Amino acid sequence: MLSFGSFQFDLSRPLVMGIVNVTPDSFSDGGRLGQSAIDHAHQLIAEGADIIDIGGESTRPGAIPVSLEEELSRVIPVIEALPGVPISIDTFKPEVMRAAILAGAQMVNDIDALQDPLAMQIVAASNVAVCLMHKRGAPQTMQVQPEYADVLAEVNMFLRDRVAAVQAAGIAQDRIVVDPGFGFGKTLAHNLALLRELHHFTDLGVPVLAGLSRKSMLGALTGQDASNRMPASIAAAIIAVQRGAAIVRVHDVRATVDALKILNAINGGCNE
Ligand code: 8Y7
Repeated sequence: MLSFGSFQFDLSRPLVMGIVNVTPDSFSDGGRLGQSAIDHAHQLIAEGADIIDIGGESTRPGAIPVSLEEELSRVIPVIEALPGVPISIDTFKPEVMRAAILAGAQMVNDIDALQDPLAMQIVAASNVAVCLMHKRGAPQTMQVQPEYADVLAEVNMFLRDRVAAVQAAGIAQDRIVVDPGFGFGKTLAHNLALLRELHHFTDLGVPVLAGLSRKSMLGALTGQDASNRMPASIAAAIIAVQRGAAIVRVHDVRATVDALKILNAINGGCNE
């Protein structure tokens, strides 16, 4: 069971989180950024997304930071325009978390795993869910020679510590999701090891989220640029779910939902 603000997910089938980036590089008509994002969110819901993940600042390797004011002005109107939709706010800024929760977001997707005490306090004082993601280093520099003695053990220990920390702050276990953070300070070999052994993270006792959609590791394996990584992304999502992921974070919702229907059918699940 995942308690997601005013929603409850029973996790009897994998959930699809559709990505909506409210950033000028995601939508060409810069002047109508917010409306494009709202339209995109409605489309992803129609395609079968269970959750919409809204982000106003790119956290891709090498991305340029945006100001707090700019991030707020991008994401808050979009959240307010989507009442009744399960919304995750993709931010590491406590002030954005606070405003997004007030605007109706039901999950905080924090690539910093609530390590900022104010972020922890804001989420603890609410009833929203939180996704705790592992990353190594800052987005600007994290792909510069990441090194681990044992990537699985280190990511696992980090997530275990963060789950314990947020529970100690009063966030109940049924509000917590963990994520190994594919591509965040990891080489191709690290990412493959994490995906191969993803089932280890289910031992943490909370749902595992996997975000592999269109990522550079898929480009490295296929030679395809980001706009041609849908087939690889579908394969990665299916592998992640087979290895225990409860939630997949994807751009291509319709294709992912169809692919998961096949998996769910052979696993005896329902396909409503
Ligand atoms: C992830 C993510 C990104 C991920 C979670 C991209 C915001 C990079 N990746 N959040 N965010 N997990 N929880 O390529 O893997 O989508 S941004």
